[in-house]
Amino acid sequence: MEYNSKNIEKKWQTTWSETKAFEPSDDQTKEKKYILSMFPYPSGRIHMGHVRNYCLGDAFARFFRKSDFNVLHPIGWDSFGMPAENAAIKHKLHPKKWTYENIDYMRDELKSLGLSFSETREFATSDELYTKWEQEFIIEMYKNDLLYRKSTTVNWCEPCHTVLANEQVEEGCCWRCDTPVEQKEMPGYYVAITKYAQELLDDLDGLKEDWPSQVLTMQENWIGRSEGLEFTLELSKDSRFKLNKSFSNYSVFTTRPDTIYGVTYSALAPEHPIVKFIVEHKLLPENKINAIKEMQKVSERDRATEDKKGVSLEIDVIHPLTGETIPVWVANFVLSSYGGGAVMAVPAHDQRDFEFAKQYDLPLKQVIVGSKGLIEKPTEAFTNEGELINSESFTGLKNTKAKKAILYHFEQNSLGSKKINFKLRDWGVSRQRYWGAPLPFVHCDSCGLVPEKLENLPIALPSDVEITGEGNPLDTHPTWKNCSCPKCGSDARRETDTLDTFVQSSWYFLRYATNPKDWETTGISKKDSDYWMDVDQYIGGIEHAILHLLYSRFFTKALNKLGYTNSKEPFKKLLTQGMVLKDGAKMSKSKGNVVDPDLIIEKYGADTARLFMLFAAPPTKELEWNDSAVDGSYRFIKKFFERSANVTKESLETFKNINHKSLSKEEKTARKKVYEALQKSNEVFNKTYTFNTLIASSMEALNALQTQKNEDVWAEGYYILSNILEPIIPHTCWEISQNLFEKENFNNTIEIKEEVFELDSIILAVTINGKKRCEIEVEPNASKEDILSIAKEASLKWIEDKTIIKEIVVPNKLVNLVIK
Ligand code: ANZ
Ligand code: ZN
Repeated sequence: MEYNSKNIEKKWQTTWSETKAFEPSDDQTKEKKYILSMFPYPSGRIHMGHVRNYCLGDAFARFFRKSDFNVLHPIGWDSFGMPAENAAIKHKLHPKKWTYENIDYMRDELKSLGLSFSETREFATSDELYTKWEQEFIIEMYKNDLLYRKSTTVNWCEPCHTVLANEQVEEGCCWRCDTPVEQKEMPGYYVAITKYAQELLDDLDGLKEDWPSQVLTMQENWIGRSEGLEFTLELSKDSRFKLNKSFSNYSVFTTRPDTIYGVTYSALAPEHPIVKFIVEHKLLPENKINAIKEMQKVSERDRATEDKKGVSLEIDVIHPLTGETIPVWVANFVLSSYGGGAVMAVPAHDQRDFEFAKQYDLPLKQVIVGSKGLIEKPTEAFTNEGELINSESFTGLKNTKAKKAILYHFEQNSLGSKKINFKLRDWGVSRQRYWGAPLPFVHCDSCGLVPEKLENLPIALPSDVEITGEGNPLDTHPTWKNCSCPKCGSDARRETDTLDTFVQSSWYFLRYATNPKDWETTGISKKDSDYWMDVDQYIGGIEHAILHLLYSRFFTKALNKLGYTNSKEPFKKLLTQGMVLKDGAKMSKSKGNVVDPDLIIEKYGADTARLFMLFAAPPTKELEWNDSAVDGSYRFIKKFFERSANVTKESLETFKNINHKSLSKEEKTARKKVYEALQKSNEVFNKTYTFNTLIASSMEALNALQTQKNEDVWAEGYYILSNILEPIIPHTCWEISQNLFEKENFNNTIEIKEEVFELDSIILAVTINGKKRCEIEVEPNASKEDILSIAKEASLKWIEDKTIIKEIVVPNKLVNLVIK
């Protein structure tokens, strides 16, 4: 019984593929599980992060398949996107060729891990059929006002030649190439995700049990709902004249109406129309105009990390309740696209306002006091709850009450109204790139923007393009753009923007859910998605906590609204895996600390890689690569495989009739360990996900089996262990199970036998003067006296001619003797 991972793994991978072992059944009366690991981008080779992701997913899929569920466990490729174009520029390879060659290579790599994917549902998002159905519902979204075209300032990345969504800008830089992002005015297509802001927020509630709380919080903050008061500040008469009567007021938003009497200035964003007007008409001295222009150049993201900056605009507004005049400033901390792009500033109670006031020596006015009363020389804003002072008729109210009272006062006197604001912005999906799904629209001189006719879909990419890295290849292509208007038939131009690749990854799970037999004719199948959705277990990296998960949630809701599915949330349970590190750092080419999965599989086999991945750390924690632990994993599998020779032919007939009472102590312990592992298995897959503890339990069980010689106990041990380890080291377990049990044990009918957990003795450590000397065996409910007398007898040689000055018995744990 020599363990030869190569032969075993090759054999089973071939068998699985030939027998289509992992195709889901069409029988929709069976209970289902949809297990999904986030699909990969076909970058060229798989890395350890992939290995971890897919080994985790595969473990779930195999566990539930074995437990008699109809399991959908698909794989595909997120195959549009920039790297394909970059490769085209660098290596003069067509993006399509590069992409599909990578897919072929990576498919084999994944196959060599023995992953139980459905092969018939595999697809790539750049497949024309996928584009076709995507374009169809993009048109539906357009018709239902969920997608629209508008011109705005956008984040522009010059090296990538593309617009970036806010979410794709990280600290002012492109998320892909790290170049500082510029601001540029441009028309583009937007998905109206803000229409679903409230629903996206509310439905997080239903995910509380089964999504990491960290992810829920990140989504909540990203959506960023706040409730407050919106009102207008009227410009003073003088100021209106200064502004050539072009403006008479502007709107502000506050979440703290209770602080309204503490307003000492107001601040506008550098992009506010009034500020722009002042700059354009040079209504301030030149040095001020220049200072404002400097502020405008800095992107909003960078402003957030700068010191507070501002310029006095030499105009005033009137306080809506007191009638006082209040100076107006332009300030770098006011966001242009939020709450009207202007604030009422309350430096005594808002930290940003406070810092700005300190910087420019503006007055503070405290209107809320805590138990310490008025603060003489404040060093920061007072943001605690308290009681109102200096607030006319509202003085004396608790500030929480005052919030409501002042809001009510504004509404009653038609001065303002309650307002709910969201941080979430509509999602810009236009990209000026070739390797993406074309937006299915046509520009016609007489009809304007017209969606393409459904029968003309897909609008496929031209294959004869030159990719230079400059501009959009679709735009510079000599003929592709030319088309006729779907409405009036006259000459028209095709839209050359392509969709953000996040669009494709926002609904791919619905593609898998559709029976491949119907895909070509129906697109997303409602009947199939009714059965397979929602995804029962989703597994992927925490880096997708906001973008991908929010967009997928939105698309699920939008497609539901458009009648494509009945699903409202895509992912029932979410597991976010930790990173794979080496020498304490993320594996990366630049650090030179990459471990190549192919080499590990070559050297040890896939089962070793899989076991290590699940054993080295709980799935949500970072996993540190460790060569000797990989070695250890290999040795365990080898031992597990080779010791299966201890299961005799005869015992296979008799092991189901073990008489527990008649067993020796070692035999009993071995059985107990085996059943403990079985118990753990159910717990781990359904609840805790701590595969490492399941593996540790199995290792203990194998060790315990080796301390005894009962053939029936051996047989039973292998019957159970090869069942519970199948999701983790499938090749080895299929081989063992085939040899011994003809896979009869690959089901969920193995019952836990309670008899094995009944203890007939307990081991206690005996410690003398703090040092463990020996162990004793006592009955589970032995009295203190009995325990002590057994302990003393066992430790006679240490205590013989000493005096015992203290005796401590910790039931079920230890005996402690202090001697002199
Ligand atoms: C006065 C005030 C007093 C405020 C106070 C806060 C505390 P969220 O929760 O983010 O919605 N604000 C409003 N519009 C803004 C903009 N365009 N740029 C920067 N800040 C803006 O916060 C809303 C609060 O942020 C508003 O309430 C406003 O400041 C500020 F003791 O108004 B507050
Ligand atoms: Zn037309």
